Amino acid sequence: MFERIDYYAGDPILGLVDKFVADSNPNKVNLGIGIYYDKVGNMPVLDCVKTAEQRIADPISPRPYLPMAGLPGHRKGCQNLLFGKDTQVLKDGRVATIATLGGSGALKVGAEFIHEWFPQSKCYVSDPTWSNHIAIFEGCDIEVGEYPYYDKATNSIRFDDMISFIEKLNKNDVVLLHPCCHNPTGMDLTQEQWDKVLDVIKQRELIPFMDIAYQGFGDNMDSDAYAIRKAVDMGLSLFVSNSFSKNLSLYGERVGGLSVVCPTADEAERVFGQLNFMVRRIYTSPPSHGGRVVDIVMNDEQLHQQWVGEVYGMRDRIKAMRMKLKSVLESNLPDHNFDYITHQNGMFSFTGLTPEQVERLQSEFGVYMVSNSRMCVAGLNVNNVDYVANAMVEVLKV
Ligand code: KET
Repeated sequence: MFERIDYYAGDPILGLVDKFVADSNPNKVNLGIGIYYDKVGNMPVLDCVKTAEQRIADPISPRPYLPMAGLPGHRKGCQNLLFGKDTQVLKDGRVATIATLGGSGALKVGAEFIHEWFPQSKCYVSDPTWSNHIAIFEGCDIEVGEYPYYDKATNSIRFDDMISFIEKLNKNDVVLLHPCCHNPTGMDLTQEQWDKVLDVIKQRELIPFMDIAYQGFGDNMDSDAYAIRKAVDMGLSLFVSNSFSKNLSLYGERVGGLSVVCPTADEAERVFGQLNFMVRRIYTSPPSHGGRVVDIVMNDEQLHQQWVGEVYGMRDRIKAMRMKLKSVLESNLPDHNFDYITHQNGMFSFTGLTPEQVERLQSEFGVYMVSNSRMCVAGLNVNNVDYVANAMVEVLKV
């Protein structure tokens, strides 16, 4: 009966986790999946989260279904973080927001909505992008194409090519964008470049879909949301998927949000209703624990402030690791240019290693990165950074 079912080749990112766990090398280092580890290599529980969890009343309280859209405080938390606290677009009721199962759930519900209501639209993602972007949109029967983004030879953004490509897209085509900390390259557009991209999107009547999974890890909470807020200022309608997995270190709780900015409050109400219906027919409603934590941390002023400080602590440690890695590599391989390591933002560094070099790092040194050469810098710490740098030197020297 099931002989015609294809074997699953495994996920390029999640598959690495299993391989890493099975590796008996005592020096192994996991730089594959985008997870933040602290200075001694542990996944942190943020202090603001600990306080929120202590506040969540009796652990044996009843557990009703949440609303399809999740907790109102979770939704409000997403909105204030993305668009700015109580800004006009929120006061006008023009943003339809639902709480989702992580950033992935937001992308899925958003893509289902687009498939249903804009069936002619194609979706264009950056070349390269997070592999699951393509899988999620294709999984909703949407045709996916790629716009030029990153030039491996020069470690820079192919901005002119990107613009001329987007200028040729058709009305209502979806352009998937990373507002900050581009995954996998770490290379972000400047504010001037964002202005230009959004101009083209407006002229061509395209639909921007902004996926933000690393807010606070780039520059700061507000400037990381520049592209989103600028699009709102320009009067654009847009989709925003956000994830709290990384910036609240709540990976397994599956917390995120999907927001759709609409021209009018009436349209936002219609969209909100349809998003609820999408959720109902896929999974009915989100789980409650993570949503309660998001609600508490985002809406208590003191905890929110503490949270921002904790995110900036993670951001700064990653930046310090970038500098350290770069300096060890430079002193061992003075003929190579490693400037890209400190030019890139967020958790990832796109190293440009060949698949063979990535494979050697794994088999000879137990250093795991994604086969497209993406390294999660947030997995480096003072105890392993020299080991990783020296392993990279070994595979890079000829
Ligand atoms: N968007 C982007 C850009 C992203 O990097 C991730 C996760 C997500 C959405 C998903 O967020 P979540 O809240 O976990 O559903 N990326 C890391 C983990 C993964 O591959 O699932 C990663 O790239 O390693």
